[in-house]
Amino acid sequence: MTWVLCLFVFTVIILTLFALYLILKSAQGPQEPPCLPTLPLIGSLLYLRSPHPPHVLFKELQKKYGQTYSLMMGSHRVIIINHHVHAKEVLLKKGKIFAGRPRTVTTDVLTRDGKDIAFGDYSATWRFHRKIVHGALSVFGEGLASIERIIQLEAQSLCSTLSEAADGGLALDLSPELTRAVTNVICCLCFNSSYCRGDPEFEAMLRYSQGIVDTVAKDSLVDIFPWLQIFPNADLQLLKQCVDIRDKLLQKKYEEHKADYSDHVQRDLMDALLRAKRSAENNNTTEISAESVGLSDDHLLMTVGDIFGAGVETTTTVLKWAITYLIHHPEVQRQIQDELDSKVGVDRSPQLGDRGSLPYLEATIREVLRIRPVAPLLIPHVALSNTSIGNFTVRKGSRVIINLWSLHHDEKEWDNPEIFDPGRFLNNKGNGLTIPSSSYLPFGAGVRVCLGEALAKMELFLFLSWILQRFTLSVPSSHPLPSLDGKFGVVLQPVKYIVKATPRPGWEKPQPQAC
Ligand code: STR
Repeated sequence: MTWVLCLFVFTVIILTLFALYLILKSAQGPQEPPCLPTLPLIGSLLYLRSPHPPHVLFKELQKKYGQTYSLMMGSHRVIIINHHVHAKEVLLKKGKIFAGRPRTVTTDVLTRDGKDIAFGDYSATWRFHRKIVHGALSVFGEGLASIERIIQLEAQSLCSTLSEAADGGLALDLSPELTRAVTNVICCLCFNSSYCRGDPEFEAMLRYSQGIVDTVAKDSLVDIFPWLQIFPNADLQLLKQCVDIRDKLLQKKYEEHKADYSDHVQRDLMDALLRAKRSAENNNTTEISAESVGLSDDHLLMTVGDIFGAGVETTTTVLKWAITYLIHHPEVQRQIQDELDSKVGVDRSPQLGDRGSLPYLEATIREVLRIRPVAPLLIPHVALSNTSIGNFTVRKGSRVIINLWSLHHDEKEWDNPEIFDPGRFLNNKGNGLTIPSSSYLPFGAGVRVCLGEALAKMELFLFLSWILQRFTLSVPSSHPLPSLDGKFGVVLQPVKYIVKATPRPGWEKPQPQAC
């Protein structure tokens, strides 16, 4: 009898304690997101060792810690978001609160301490700066016809290179060819100039750009522990060399533009930026002027560096992924070509006006951007004040990483997310486009949304339609299919391989070089 009483008393005590715990917990209010184990100084670093790239590891870690969790990178708290509801809260609903950027050693080297748009912290200067760039880009957006012409000329030159290679029975690495085409579009927009094949300045640009992509903003140790700078660091040294070369080139273009600048003609984006800066400087009546917000020459140069770097690396990377997936899926390639044959034919080349009548190609572009997002972790955000995400509290200064990879590969949102299927972006009839899930943000969203989305979409459409109208792409018969894994960095790039371009009937003749 006594033991039954004992058991009863014991159970009552346990239940009371448990109830007390629950009451106390709820009285404490919302909690911070669950955190990975953390050690002094190094934070959660030991628990982040993995053979997988960070976006894949962060997706995996959801299984143990939930969709939103945190970890410590050295002394910095980092919150990882893997679901679209929280991602949209950060980017859209609380966009301004989360509009900050962390300062890191590598991005400071690249951007003269954050004087650019992509990595610069949120401030009055930043807002003014972004407004100017947005305005300048839209002015060029309005001149759609001329952008279209510029892209078409580059597409033509690219197709000539493919024809020559096909004539000589050669397979070639498309990466430098695509980079040249995309670089020339940006060069034309920014500086009203372009490069021919083999131009030494262009070759230098290819090298420095790859050097930057390989070394900047990939949460390398020196970005986590800035004091490591005192030790020799090959990556940081390479980055500094590449940035030096880039800066000399940008400076040269800037000086040339300043020398023959006129208020009456606007040749390119650099002129547009110069004009906006000068008119803000001269205009004492506006509340904000370039002077008062400190928009220096450095800001202008770093912005052009951003537009240039972002414009080249992102679009080239998407084109490379598109071609990689098309080689893996000849049936998709064939379907795009059938669509091109029936809607455009062989008597003329595709133009932007055809976008509405080529839904399968557009769906393919969307699917490429889903399955291999250019920046799978976007660029980290920082909370500018104490706030919350869902039911979790977030302290001011916390870094927030949106794992776009998780959003785009969420099994609850996408059927077989690992499978490349452009059809998922088509309506039931197969003749119109849809976005089947809210878990899709290839260009980010909100205050920091990509400024080049419209330009990128035009380029992707024109380059791919021109190539596929004229060629069928494959790997040479003895070669394995290209890897779909990619190399993680500030952008997720496919690895190098060679491509055989077989001219389609009616397109065997090489066309004149545009350059
Ligand atoms: C690429 C290499 C280079 O020369 C300059 C830049 C600066 C802007 C970066 C760009 C980089 C990589 C892609 C970024 C872009 C700003 C926005 C874009 C990070 C490092 C993305 O968010 C994908």
